Amino acid sequence: MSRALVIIPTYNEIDNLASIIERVRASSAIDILVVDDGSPDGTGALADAIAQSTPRVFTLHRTVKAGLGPAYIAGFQWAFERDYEWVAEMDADGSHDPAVLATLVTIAEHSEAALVIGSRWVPGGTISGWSRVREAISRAGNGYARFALGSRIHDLTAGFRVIRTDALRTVNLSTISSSGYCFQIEVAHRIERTGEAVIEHPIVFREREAGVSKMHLGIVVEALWRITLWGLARIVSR
Ligand SMILES: Nc1nc2c(ncn2[C@@H]2O[C@H](COP(=O)(O)OP(=O)(O)OP(=O)(O)O)[C@@H](O)[C@H]2O)c(=O)[nH]1
Ligand SMILES: [Mg+2]
Repeated sequence: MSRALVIIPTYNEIDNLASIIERVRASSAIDILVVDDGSPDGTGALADAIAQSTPRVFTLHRTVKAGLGPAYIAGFQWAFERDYEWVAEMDADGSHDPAVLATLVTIAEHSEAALVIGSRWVPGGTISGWSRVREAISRAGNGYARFALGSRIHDLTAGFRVIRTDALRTVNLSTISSSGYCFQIEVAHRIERTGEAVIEHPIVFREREAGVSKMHLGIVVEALWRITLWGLARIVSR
């Protein structure tokens, strides 16, 4: 069995899914788990059809759209039960280049790091296709989170990463309640706080290839108020 699993959460990604799976399989031997939240466009059924005819592709179905965080936590549990050594996260929409996944896994396997992040905000990293406003919001949000949490990570919200499973097991997932991008911040910072090494590898992040963004104001608001609360708690506990 492969020692690494990439979890791809999906909600209405029918025009992206087949191509993403194909491209992951073309560039690495990693297992693939699609976690679909009952997409009305039939993404879940397509994932099942692909899984039936394709080795090393698996599906997990959840009935309610509950956000990125709960989908990933369900995927992590699935990986724990099957003793994968590494779990990776990747979007289904083409923003993360599947060819780079193999690079991130290789870096993880040959380093001491518990977390390898495909990072937009380290030298060499960049975003292609976003408006200046969208880019400024992401940059400012990451800067604020880094400052408030006292983190050394530049791209805390990145959704393209590889995590060593034994380090992830030490993070108490049952107490994670963030659902949107904030989930990524929470997981990265919890791993960082265990003292484990974190590597940021520069990536090019591209605007989604097809379909509609699931980004909404509530996701930004959730991240802002949670980061602020964590930052205040840090000040109080000093
Ligand atoms: N299972 C599941 N997947 C989700 C959910 N929300 C988003 N996703 C998926 O998570 C991945 C990243 O989603 P986001 O980056 O939050 O949303 P997005 O639509 O890609 O937004 P952009 O940042 O504009 O690209 C994509 O593959 C989405 O299909 C959800 O509630 N449940
Ligand atoms: Mg996206």
